[in-house]
Amino acid sequence: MPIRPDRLLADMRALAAIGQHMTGVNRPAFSDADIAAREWLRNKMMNAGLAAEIDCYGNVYGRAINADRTVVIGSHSDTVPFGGWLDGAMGVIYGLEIARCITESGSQSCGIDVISFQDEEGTYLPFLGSRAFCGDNLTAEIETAKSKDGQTLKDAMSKAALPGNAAVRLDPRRHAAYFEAHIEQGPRLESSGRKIGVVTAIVGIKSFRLLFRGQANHAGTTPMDMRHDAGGAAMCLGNLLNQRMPAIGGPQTVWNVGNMRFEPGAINVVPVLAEVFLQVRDISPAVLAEAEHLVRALAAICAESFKVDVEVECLHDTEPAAMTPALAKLIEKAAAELGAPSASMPSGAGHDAMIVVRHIPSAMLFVPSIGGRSHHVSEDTSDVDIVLGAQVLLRAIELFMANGAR
Ligand code: HGY
Ligand code: MN
Ligand code: MN
Repeated sequence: MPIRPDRLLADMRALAAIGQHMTGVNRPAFSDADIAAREWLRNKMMNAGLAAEIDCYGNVYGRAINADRTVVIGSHSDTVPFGGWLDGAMGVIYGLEIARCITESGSQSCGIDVISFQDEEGTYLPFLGSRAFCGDNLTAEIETAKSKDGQTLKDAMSKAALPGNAAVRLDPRRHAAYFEAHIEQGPRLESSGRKIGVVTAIVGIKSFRLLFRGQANHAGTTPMDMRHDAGGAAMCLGNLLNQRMPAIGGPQTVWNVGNMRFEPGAINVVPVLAEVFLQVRDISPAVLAEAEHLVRALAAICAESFKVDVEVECLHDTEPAAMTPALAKLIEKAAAELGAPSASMPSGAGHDAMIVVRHIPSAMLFVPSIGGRSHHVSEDTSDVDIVLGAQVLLRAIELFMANGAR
């Protein structure tokens, strides 16, 4: 069954135009552009013959009509600030296109439900949409969740006028499996000349907020040994992490200080306060636990040497997740049938599939990222690779349905 490349690419480009920023997209969760994109997706799902709705969390869900057993295809349509046009959005449009193809083919074996999860990127709460879909109790987290600009998730949800909508939920009696296609967001496929990544597992992610509290003072007259320098302690942490993390980590271990803020932030004042946002990722729960221990130990060392106090808060902790081997094999088989060289690989990026796989069989397919770039307006994939990825995904789902979709 062939997908329609022209229709697939036209929909991707139309979605990318909503919140477009240079060659990328600025569509953080619950921004006006994000909500506009979700309304556009709902209309597209309805035009594709799906019963479509936006739920109280912002998930856009298109349900196959007259099907009691379906495959869910999805990803997310929210982005990081000033991100790329494909991260998340590609997987949602793949779902839309495959739903249309299956409907047009008249196939009765199994329907296609399509979903765009909300806030996969964690503007307010990472994996908000997929966790809600899977029935996690988010009440307490939604109460306190805020964006980095201090806007509360509750305000964002009510501004989007969603609270009255029903929640859409995963139903294992209806939903036989979940497939997510995504750009690799790294260099491996491109450098190895492979066209399809078959995801074996997704890294776990621990996010921390560290607050160093010292004493503001004159940057010129305060002797170095009399300072309580919160900024110095924060930078000490960054340096010690780079020195000590490799010893406890493995080949997949990565860490990132994504944001650091000093107060009062004047060049001639010793910082009284330094706020550091840091992430550690690895495929192994044991390495992640070891890394958390190291972060806390180094924070204490730096606080002591710069004579300040420190608080370490683990903001989010998402476990690593293995994908379902039997479904991964179908992606591999489909790629081989279509002559697409594939490689099995772990994902260094988090994805909604790591939440859904806790509840129903799930698998992920990657397509190459040009230059391995992502989370930036330069993120791109060739049309040929985009179209091939969709065709391989459709074929894998046909194989799944041929096996009885049970
Ligand atoms: O950060 C991630 O890994 C994903 O893009 N949210
Ligand atoms: Mn992302
Ligand atoms: Mn993504």
